[in-house]
Amino acid sequence: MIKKRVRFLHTADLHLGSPLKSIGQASGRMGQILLDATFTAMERICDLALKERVDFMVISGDLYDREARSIKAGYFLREQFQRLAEYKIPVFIIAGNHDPLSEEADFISYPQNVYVFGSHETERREVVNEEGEIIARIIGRSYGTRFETENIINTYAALCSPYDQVWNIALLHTALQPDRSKYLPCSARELAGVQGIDYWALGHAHTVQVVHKEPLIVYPGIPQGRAPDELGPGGCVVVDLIPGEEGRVEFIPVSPVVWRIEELRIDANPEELPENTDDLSGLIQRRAEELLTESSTRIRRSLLTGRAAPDRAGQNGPDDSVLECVEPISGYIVRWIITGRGEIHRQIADDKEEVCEGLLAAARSSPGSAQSGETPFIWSETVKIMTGPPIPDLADLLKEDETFQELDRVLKDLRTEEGIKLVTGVLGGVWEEAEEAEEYNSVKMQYRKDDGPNSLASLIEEATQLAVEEIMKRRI
Ligand SMILES: [Mn+2]
Repeated sequence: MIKKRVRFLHTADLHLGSPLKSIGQASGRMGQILLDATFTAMERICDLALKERVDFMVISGDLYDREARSIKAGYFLREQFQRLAEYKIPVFIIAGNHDPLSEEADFISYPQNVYVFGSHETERREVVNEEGEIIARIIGRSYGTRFETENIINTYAALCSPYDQVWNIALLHTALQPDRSKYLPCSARELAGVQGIDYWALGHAHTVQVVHKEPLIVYPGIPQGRAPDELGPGGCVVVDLIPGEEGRVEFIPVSPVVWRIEELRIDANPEELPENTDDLSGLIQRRAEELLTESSTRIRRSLLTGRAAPDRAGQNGPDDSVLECVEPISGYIVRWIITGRGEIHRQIADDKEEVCEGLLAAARSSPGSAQSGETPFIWSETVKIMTGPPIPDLADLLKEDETFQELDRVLKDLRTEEGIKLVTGVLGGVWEEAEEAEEYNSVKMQYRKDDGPNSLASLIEEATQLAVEEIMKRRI
């Protein structure tokens, strides 16, 4: 006897019902789409499970979001799970740090096909096919409180039987940080070393990622992003475990709403530097129109590991790694960042906030944006101005000027590990490192360690520009 091929859907971090940031002023049909976005994503995931005829579904934590946990969400889930029940698709759920079991009892009960793992000990469940054969074993444990600081990997190892003919799939909500993590400290290496686990279905990180291939360790990411640091289309993964082959993991976007950060350089075309705020509005408007045209092509699904399924390759030509997804994008939430150098900077520098507000209002009321009720729409989240006066590059200034050479030295030092320690020490009063995107602190400003917006690197970049400008000002 050999293992049977299985197909399952893996999702996590739905944060059902949690609001998308800054949609307070959105109204009408668009407002409704934004409000319903996390629910729509879940509905699409269940559609997909039915369409792809999966054997079962796993949800690796943070299905709910603390504050947003509601009766509405409970009823909605029951209805969705009921649809899967009709096709005998079992669902296995662990709770994460945003929906720990202890915090609130479930308002309503789920149908029989749903199993929520307990938090006191690691458990295992079996998936049985129509012939009564066990085809997979699911191992999991829920968060009982907001933080789980104990390493429980050995309890998983104890529950899988490495040598029988059944796939072992482990559900784990973890940050994959071995040291001092509040979210189940462990390392990818440690997980990969557990004999017998064929697939680690992780949750917690909000970006889709295949962390390890043999065995597969996968984060499916957040199906519907809620803030600008959860960019791009979110989705879930459909996994095929095939005897004797590399597992097949396909990412399938489901998010109805996509976050984007659009940088617009005022000096992109030196022949056409904007001269007034109407010109700036024009820049935003043109890019918005482009975006809406691009989005008429639907979002794509993509093969992350394994071979393309032969039936699909036949239908869709040689490149099966890209297949069109059925679900279109309903809208974009865009953060506009205006950068570059030009004379206009001097006009707007003193009333930056007012200008930003004006541009935002214009963007929100322009045709093609949201208010018409058509989809896809664009909802402008904010407009940020980070322009500079028309001055030479720091690189040019460096050539002959001692002051700038000194500035350059300081900046270089800041980027070293020592420098970062120093600068974060000084910044500590007002800034703190954001441990995870989803945790906001209303008292301190937060910066991210990675490269994105609000990272330390982008803050240093902003500071550099400011320093160059201030030195230039004092010289005039
Ligand atoms: Mn989490």
